[in-house]
Amino acid sequence: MPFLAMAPKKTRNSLLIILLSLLFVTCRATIFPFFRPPWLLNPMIDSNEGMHDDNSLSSQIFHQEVLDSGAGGGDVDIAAGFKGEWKLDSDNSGVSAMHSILLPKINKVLMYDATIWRISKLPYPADHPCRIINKKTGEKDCYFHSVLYDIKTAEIRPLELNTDTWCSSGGLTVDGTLVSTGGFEGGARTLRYLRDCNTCDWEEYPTALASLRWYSTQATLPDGSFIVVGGRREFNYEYIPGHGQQHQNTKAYNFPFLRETTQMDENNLYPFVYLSTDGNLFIFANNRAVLLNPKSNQIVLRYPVLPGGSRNYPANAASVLLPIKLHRNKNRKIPAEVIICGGAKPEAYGEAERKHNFMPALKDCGRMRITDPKPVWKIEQMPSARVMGDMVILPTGDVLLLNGAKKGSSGWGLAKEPNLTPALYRPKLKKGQRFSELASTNIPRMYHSSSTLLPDGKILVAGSNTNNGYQYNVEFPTELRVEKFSPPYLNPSLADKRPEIVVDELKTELKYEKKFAVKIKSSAMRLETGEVQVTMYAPPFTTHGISMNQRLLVLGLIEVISNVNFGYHSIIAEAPPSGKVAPPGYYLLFVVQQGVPSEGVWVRIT
Ligand SMILES: [Cu+2]
Repeated sequence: MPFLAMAPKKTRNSLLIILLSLLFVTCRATIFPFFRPPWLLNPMIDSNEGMHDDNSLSSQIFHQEVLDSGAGGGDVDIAAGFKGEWKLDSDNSGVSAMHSILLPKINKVLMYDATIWRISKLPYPADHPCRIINKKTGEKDCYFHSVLYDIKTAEIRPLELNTDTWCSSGGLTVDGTLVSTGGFEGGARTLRYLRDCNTCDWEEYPTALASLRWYSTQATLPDGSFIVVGGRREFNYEYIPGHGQQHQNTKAYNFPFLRETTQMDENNLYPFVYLSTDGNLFIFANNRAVLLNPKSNQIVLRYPVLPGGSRNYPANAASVLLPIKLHRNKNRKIPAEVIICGGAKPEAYGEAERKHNFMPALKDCGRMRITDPKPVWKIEQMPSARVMGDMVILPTGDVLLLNGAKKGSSGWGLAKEPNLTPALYRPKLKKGQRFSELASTNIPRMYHSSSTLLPDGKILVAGSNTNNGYQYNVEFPTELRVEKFSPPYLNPSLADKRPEIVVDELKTELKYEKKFAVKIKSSAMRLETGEVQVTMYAPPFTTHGISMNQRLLVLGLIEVISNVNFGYHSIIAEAPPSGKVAPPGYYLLFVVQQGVPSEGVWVRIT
């Protein structure tokens, strides 16, 4: 054993342990027929094919073929007492982040609010001509209203915006271009593009949309194009081409469901719209939902009422399409589940606005499997009440609930008691055990705030402006500070357990149904199928507590090969089956090992 003899003592001991365990595993079938090592108790694992016939230790490889996968990786309780950590990332984002989205490739968060206030913290430079707002009065706007925020350095690059994006919607094309729809007044019928590059600027087409889209929701369809649903007093939807060649759209489809769910104070704006795994759209407004076929434009299913209150603007609840678990078996139906948490009583907006009475926010969540033929809401309670919260799906498949208030509603000055304590929701645990509270921040994030999952697994939290304009001498000043929240999996004591994707060897262009390899560097001596997950996260457009197109896929695994090189392991995963399950475009790919995610790497599926 010249290799062993040459190695230092400590390494030699470790190598001997590995060799002994290799021997043990190889012999288990013959010597210990009744003993199954713990990793084989996992029914997911079919066989252990043993080693390659190669004398070099570094290439002694374990193959684990996976019969069924998707579980694992996020099951280990990693919190170990660490409740997460808040850090100030910047004290001035230039504009208050009413809308946020992480742009692929350039790794910058685009943040913007609205042109209506004609002010921000970023005045135009002296040589930059102001924008004339009113030709008759000569009124001008000399401020930037959008920025690209560098997630590593916190530097900002101001971007000129000419149409009003106030309470607008957005999503990413297959190429990573942001498509922004709607806004206020002159912005309400505007279609905007911002390409994914460091020097790109907004392109704005102010008459492109069929209807006024103020507080509408944009959702990606299986071919990468978009639907835009609703908007204030607009009981209709329209389709937007995906690639930006067409700047004129003329057809709106009548959608009485939005008229049926509107109340005196609406409570059905920014509806939750999720592409279900069958290609239909789950559309939730106020307290109920329908399933819309975007090809036939027919409602194919009506869901039961979610009791307890109102869940959409201004009664903003937080909601996600829960992680979609994929399997290798192609013909299997892929279930989809939705959760909606918090919100407000239907009269909360009116009580706050007209009587200065701030009603307690809702404390309950409804969870429903939307692909069931007879779906039912299952109710559970959060640790605290919350309106205007954000829900962020973490790379592990757990869900972070943060921001918002304990009393009141969306709107200027209509909320009290900011909810400073995030809650972690672990969907795979038993009901009653799923929620836990994490470390609190001290910066209120209420109306017009936003949250963004970053590739390093932290959450960028920004914005909050419950005022008409930029105001500082008020109870809740316009917020320009930016924080980063580290969830429990970033516990410093777990740092050496963090797997690392070998980026140079990753094919970043994925094809539907095709298998692909992810190689990781890991401190673990062996990689077990039961403790590893490969997940893909679609970066959402976040505003007003709604994260449009947020999606996490837990991929089916084909094979896990330990020690392809010493300390390196390989995972063969299967790409999602179709655009219905995973619309084409950019995703952050993560490997989660024993509950600790790697940094995410951008991949694209087409
Ligand atoms: Cu708003």
